[in-house]
Amino acid sequence: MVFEIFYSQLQELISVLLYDFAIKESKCQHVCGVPYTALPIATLLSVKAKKSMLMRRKEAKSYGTKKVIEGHYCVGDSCLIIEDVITSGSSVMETVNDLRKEGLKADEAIIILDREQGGKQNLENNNVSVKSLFTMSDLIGILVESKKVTEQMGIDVKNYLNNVQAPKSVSLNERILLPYEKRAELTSNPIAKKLFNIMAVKKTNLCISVDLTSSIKILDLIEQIGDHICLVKTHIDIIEDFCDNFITSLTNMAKKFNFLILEDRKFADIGNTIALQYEKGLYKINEWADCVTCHSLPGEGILKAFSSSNEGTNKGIFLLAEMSSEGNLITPEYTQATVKMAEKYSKLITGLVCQKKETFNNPEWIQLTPGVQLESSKDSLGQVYNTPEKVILENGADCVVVGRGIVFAKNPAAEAIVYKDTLWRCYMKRISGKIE
Ligand code: 5BU
Repeated sequence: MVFEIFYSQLQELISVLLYDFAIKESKCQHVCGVPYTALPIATLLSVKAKKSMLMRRKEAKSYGTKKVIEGHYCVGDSCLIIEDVITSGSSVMETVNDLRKEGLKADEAIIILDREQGGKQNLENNNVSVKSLFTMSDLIGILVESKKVTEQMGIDVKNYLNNVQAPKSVSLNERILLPYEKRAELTSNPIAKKLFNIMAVKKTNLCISVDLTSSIKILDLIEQIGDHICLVKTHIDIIEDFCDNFITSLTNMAKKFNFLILEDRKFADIGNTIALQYEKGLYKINEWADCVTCHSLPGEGILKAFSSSNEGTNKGIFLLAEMSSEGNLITPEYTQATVKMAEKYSKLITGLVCQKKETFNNPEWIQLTPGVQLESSKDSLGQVYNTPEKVILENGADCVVVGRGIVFAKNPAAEAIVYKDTLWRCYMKRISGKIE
C-alpha cells in the first residue's frame, strides 16, 4: 500500500485521520514505523504529534554502534508502532521484538489497512493491541456501494480473504527471550518458580539424570557435581540397594547444593492407581520428589489425582508432550492435546518434557529436554542425541537432561562443568536475541 506516498494530499489526509483516530490521545513517548513502507507516514505522525521517532534498521550496521533501534529513548519508554497494511502481522512483530529487546514497551500497533487475514489475532496473541483505520471489509463495502466494483466482486474478495488466512504465529518472544528470573515472577507453579530461581542464581540449566543402580554411586556422583546442576532426575526403581537412608542423604544434598529432585516415573495409569503409586509402596515418591514426570495418555484423571494428592503441598508435574526416542508413537495432535490438558491444570504444571520450541508458548512452564550429548548421535536402543546448541538455540529447551554423557565420562565432574558452561552460554546467547 505504498501508493499513498505518491500523492502528497492523500498522505496528508491519512496522517490527519490516523492522528485523530489513534495518536492524539496516546500517552506513548515514541512512534516507530515498520520499515520501509510505513516510514514516511510515521515521520509525518511523529512531527504532528510531537513525539520522538525511533527508527528500526532492518540490517544492523556493520560499523559504529551497530544499533538496530536508533533514537533517543530510555528503558521502559513506550512506543507506538505504525504500519500501513497487515496480513499475517509478521513484519510488525519483527519491529515489536527489536523494540522489546531494547527494554521498550511496544504493545500497540496503529494500522492503515487490516486485510483481515489473521494478522490482528497473531499480534494480539503476542500482547500487541491493534487499531486499524480501515479493514478490507470496510473498503470493499465502500467500493461496492459507490459502484466501483460489482457486488459479485465484493463477495469474491471476502470469500478469498476468509479462505486464505495467514498461518498462526507463535510467540517466540515471551518464552524464548525472557530470562529465567523474569519467568520465575510469572509462573504460578511453586516448583517452576524455585527451579527458575535456582537456574538464575547458580547459572546452570543442567539436569543430571543419575541412571545408576547403586545408591552409593549416585550419592558419590552428586557430591562431585552438585555445584553445577539445578535438578537431579532419578529412576528410583532401578536402584538395587534402595533404603530410606538414601532418600535422607539425597534430600540433604539437595539442600546443601540447592537443587531440586525430579522422579522420572512417567506415570501412566488411571487416577486411582496413580495416587497409590505416588504416595504408597516402597518409594513414597510424594514425600521426597519435588516433581515427577507423567504421561497425558490416560486423560485428565491423572492430573486430578496429582491435584488432590498434592493439595496444600508445593509440588509439580512435568507432563510428557514429546519423546526423544526414535520412532516413538507420539503424534503432533497428541502433543497439542497434551498442551491443552496442561493449560487446564496450569498451577500444577512445572513444565513439559518436549523436543521443540513450537510445542508451547507459555513462559510460566519449563521446557525439559532429554536426549542431549556434546555430539549428535544415537545409542543402540533408539535414543537420539542433539547438541546443547541445537536444543537451547533452535529447539527452545529451558532445562537440559544429560545422563550417560556425564555419568559415564572418564571424569564426570570435569564433564559436568563442560556441559554446564556450554548450555549456559547458549542460553545467554538466546536471551540476548542474537540468534541467526
Ligand atoms: P541419557 O543417558 O542422556 O540418554 O539419559 C536420558 C534420560 O532421560 C533417561 O533417564 C531417560 O529415561 C530420560 N528420557 C529420555 O531420554 N527421553 C525422553 O523422551 C524422556 C525421558 Br520423556
